Amino acid sequence: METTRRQHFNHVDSTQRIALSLARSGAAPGSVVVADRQDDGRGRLDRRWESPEGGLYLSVLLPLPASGATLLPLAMGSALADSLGPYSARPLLKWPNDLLVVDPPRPARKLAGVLVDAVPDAPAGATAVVGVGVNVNSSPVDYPMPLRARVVQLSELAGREVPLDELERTILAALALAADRLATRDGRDETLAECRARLFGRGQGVVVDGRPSGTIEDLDDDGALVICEGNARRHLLAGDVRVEGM
Ligand code: BT5
Repeated sequence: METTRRQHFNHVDSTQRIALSLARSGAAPGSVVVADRQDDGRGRLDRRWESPEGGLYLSVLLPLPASGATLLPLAMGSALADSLGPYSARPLLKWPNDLLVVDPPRPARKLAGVLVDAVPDAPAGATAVVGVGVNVNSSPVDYPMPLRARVVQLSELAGREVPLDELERTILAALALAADRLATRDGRDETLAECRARLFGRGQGVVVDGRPSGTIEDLDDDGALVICEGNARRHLLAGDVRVEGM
């Protein structure tokens, strides 16, 4: 699927809000909203996404897969990680949607985040609005103090400034391909294998929705996070997970 209907803004509240209202008013899959900066970028669970100039902020409408929809956020995160590879980034995927650069002894730093909103009853057919924020060419002073040590820029990993237009094209192509791949059994299996290979925190303790839980074991076939709690296994399909010690 081609992502060609592109709207670019210098400054918005949130590309995700604009793209969601486009989806609800009949825009077709392939529509893209991009902004140079956002005043009110959204993360999951109503958290905030800091969006200073220099980063890449986009939301794209993709067909919501009939099967494998629970895998979509992970598939998008993994596709995003692949598209950052040419810029010397090898991020891990923190379930379900964070890309972290792990470079001990430094604490893990967040390079990018993905937000997926489903609009199952969109006029143009069931639609996923996939929001992507990547820290690219900004600098630590562009972020509020508590975040500065936990954010990393793609330009730092690449050792050079990264052209945003080139990065946008690479990412959009990778996301569209990854969503298409979920339509087949083989595609879903390959996607899961890739997500498992880059899963962050395996064997580490987690706090789920504020409560200490067990240790991360794996992803199940639906993309749920499998947490080992003594002899029991918990399969988490939604929620907030903090890896202990982070
Ligand atoms: C995410 O949420 O990681 C999803 C972020 C999606 C942002 C894109 S930008 C384009 C589109 N339009 C939008 O309005 N949103 C999407 P979450 O896992 O909830 O992470 C949010 C948390 O990450 C915050 O609570 C902070 O701790 C941290 N954070 C905020 N801004 C950050 C940044 N620029 N880089 C790294 N960490 C950040």
